[in-house]
Amino acid sequence: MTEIQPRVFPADFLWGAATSSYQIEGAAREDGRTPSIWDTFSHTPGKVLGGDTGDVAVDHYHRFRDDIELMHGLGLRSYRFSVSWSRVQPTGRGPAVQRGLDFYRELVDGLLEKGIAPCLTLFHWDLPQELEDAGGWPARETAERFADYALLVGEALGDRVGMWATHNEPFCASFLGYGSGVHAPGRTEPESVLKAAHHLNLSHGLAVKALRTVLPRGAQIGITWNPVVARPYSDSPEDADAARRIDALQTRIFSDPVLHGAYPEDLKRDTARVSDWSFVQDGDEATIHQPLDWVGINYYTPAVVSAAQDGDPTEGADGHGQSEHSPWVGSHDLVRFHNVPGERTEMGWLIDPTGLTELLLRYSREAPGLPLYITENGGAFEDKADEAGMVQDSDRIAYLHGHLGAVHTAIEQGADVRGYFLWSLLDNFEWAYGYSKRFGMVHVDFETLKRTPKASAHWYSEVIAAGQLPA
Ligand code: GCO
Repeated sequence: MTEIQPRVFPADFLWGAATSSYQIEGAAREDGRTPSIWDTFSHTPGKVLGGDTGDVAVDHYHRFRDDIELMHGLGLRSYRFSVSWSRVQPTGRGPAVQRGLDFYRELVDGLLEKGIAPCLTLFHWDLPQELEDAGGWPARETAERFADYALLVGEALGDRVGMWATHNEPFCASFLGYGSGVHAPGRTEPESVLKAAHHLNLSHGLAVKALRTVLPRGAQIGITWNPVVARPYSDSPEDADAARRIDALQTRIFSDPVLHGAYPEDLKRDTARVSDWSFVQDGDEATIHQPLDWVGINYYTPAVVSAAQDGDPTEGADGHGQSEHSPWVGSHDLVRFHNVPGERTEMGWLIDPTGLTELLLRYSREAPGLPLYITENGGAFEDKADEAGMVQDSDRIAYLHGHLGAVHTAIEQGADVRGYFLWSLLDNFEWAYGYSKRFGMVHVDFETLKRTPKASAHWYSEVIAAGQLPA
């Protein structure tokens, strides 16, 4: 009989949890904050389930000290959050609002006091509405404004934040925001998607350059992607090609210019009907190709794809590469996403931890020497709170156990994985799904805003303390 060995993680492994500004902060109109595209979108009837908005969210803006206590109680070593651009630079241009910067300074100081390392993301989709009115991400100027904003935040917080990310999932910001339109700003313009993707990439390069001028040496700058794990439905060459197309369109469109300094040729070919890519100017790819200190991977589920047959139905839409895309950019109408049998989360996403191992090994081969983090992983489940607000979420525990096991496997096989951020610390505003989907390890009563750690939070806390997975 083989004995089951405990799966031990490296001693300095960074155990964390993640959130984002619009999903938790609330205080949408306080202290000089102006609307972002998500304020506008959520207030547009029909865009978000139940008409939910982030006006109050889980009121983290006022309760951040309690939330830090909560993190400390659970033993988190790191906290990944994002800055609301329109809170620190209301019009997306010009000087910063001191009160906005002070909020993040107080948050960071509170974390540091408890020994929790802050990991700051500059952009998690809440573009100032004024910049959208001027064209949004399809407009090149937005990339320049983003670099200015990065500089303001870098100057203000560089002395206390060690880990920086430019973007979170630029795929969602471009493809869901300007293609399928299921996310803010809700536009459905095929060529704008590609322009948005390019300007997000460009803004990343410009922001990294700007941050390097103000951050202390040793600051760790990276970016977070949600690369698709595209699996062919059958062994046919047509299905392999469908997987290639989706990989180019959803993953390599971001990772190739950043890691290798050039857009993939197959992507340009596949999308030639939509655009000639003349929006890529000389020198842009070199600007995007900045040296990085880490890369963050968000993983939830794989995608199973085949070549579309005439008459295939076009399926619905959301963020993580499942059957989600109406035909808008060159490839998506040639590819069919399949719902293969298997266990799923409340989002309908197939549970398959092997995809996470696969991605980590992929990037360790593709970018040798670049430290990797899982910047998001987690699941929405049908959490039922008892009267005390306690949730016995054994399905979430199983999900986390499986995926942390997959991380461990990748490390064993040589991937340089430095940390894991569970999505999410708190139940929160799940974008187009409003408050109907709960991803938190901490339950939030959306009426009273009371926080109660779920069973999964206690489980995770024990994993952190032990530095290993239970057998
Ligand atoms: C995402 C986002 C999160 C989502 C989570 C679940 O990066 O897609 O970062 O904001 O809430 O992924 O859909």
